[in-house]
Amino acid sequence: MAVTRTFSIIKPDATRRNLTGGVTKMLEDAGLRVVASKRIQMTKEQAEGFYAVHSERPFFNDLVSFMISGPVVVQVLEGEDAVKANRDIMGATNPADAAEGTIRKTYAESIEANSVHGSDSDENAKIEIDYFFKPEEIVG
Ligand code: RTP
Ligand code: MG
Repeated sequence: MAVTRTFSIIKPDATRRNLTGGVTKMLEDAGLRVVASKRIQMTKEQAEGFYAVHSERPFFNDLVSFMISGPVVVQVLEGEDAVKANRDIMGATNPADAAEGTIRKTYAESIEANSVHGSDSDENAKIEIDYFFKPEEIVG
């Protein structure tokens, strides 16, 4: 399996509870390396653009409001099959369905306030990394 990159967000429910380190430790323990990281306050326009694929979904407005309700930490993660490794350690979208030992089982508050985002394909990882990072901000 090749070393690839994925994009991660530590969401506002996690930054609010001072869990940036706790989440990152779980990512690192899962074999992922943080090769870029910054704490930002997303604008409404940025969040709407990021989640454009969900714009017709009933939860879209709530999701955008949640994602701008506080700071987030955007990260680029590198590792063997990084997209899958990250999705595995994140756990199911709804923490009620997430497996023991996953980030969402450990930390998430609800299906919306579920502590982390992770890209769902290599193609989307590239798009999402480019949405938040300049090439020189990523140091592998
Ligand atoms: P993510 O994109 O955040 O990594 O999570 P995911 O693939 O597991 O979930 P996705 O279906 O892409 O949904 C994106 C985010 O929208 C919120 N959501 N709320 N209220 C709801 O029914 C609902 N469904 C999804 C979650 O914050 C989810 O992570
Ligand atoms: Mg998704």
